[in-house]
Amino acid sequence: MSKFSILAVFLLAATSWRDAQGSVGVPQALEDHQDRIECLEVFDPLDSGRRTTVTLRVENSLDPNFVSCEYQVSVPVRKSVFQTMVAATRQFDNFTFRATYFPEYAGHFIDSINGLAGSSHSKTYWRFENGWGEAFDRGVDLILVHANDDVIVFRYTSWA
Ligand code: B12
Ligand SMILES: *[C@@H]1O[C@H](CO)[C@@H](O)[C@H](O)[C@H]1NC(C)=O
Repeated sequence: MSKFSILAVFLLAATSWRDAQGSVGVPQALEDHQDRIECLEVFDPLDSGRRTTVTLRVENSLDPNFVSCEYQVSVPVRKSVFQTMVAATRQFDNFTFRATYFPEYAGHFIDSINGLAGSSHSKTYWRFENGWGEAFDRGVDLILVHANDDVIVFRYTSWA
């Protein structure tokens, strides 16, 4: 699938954004729909503001043959992990993902990464962790990246 259709998924998801207005603590709680799309469009690559390089690691606890991989993604500080993932799709041809927007959590659930999808049927999902194997208590839109040594891990695993 092309990057454009993946982006289109985000833009579709963004249409439900208005429902989430008034949520507390949302980093990009924007009044205007166009602003939100621009926010998803990420940022000016020539932006002279302080940037950081975040490590995005993809692992799989269910498949011993899975080759773990890692992406060094350049983003301005204080962007969300979701925005970092969008940036990664721009910076790497071999990173893709799909997500579903849930207004009640003011953010996205990550459905699939590099073509591998979680499923309710097989009780699998992409667990969202920090570099010490601890699951974040919030979704990808509510965690911001700060420093050069930030490590974000997506681990394909089971909730059974
Ligand atoms: C079951 C559940 C899951 C299951 C959902 C799979 C399934 N098919 O059932 C699994 C194990 C996959 C899951 C994963 C995660 N979850 Co969860 N989950 C729940 C739980 C306990 C119930 C949801 C539910 O079934 N609602 C009833 C159904 C009928 O309503 P629904 O809208 O269709 O439910 C869907 C959404 O809730 C969605 N979903 C589940 N978790 C999350 C998390 C986020 C951020 C989003 C956007 C959507 C989402 O999946 C459900 C099934 O499709 C809620 C807490 C609660 N009691 O509500 C936490 C809860 C929603 N999850 C939470 C979190 C943090 C996560 C993870 C980010 C944890 C992690 N670090 O990996 C991951 C998501 C990672 C990713 N891939 O993006 C938090 C969200 C907090 C927040 N403000 O962002 C909650 C509120 C628990 C909590 N108090 O910490 N979760
Ligand atoms: C992804 O592509 C980059 C080059 O753009 C390469 O260095 C890296 O090894 C590739 N990673 C995977 C997991 O294929």
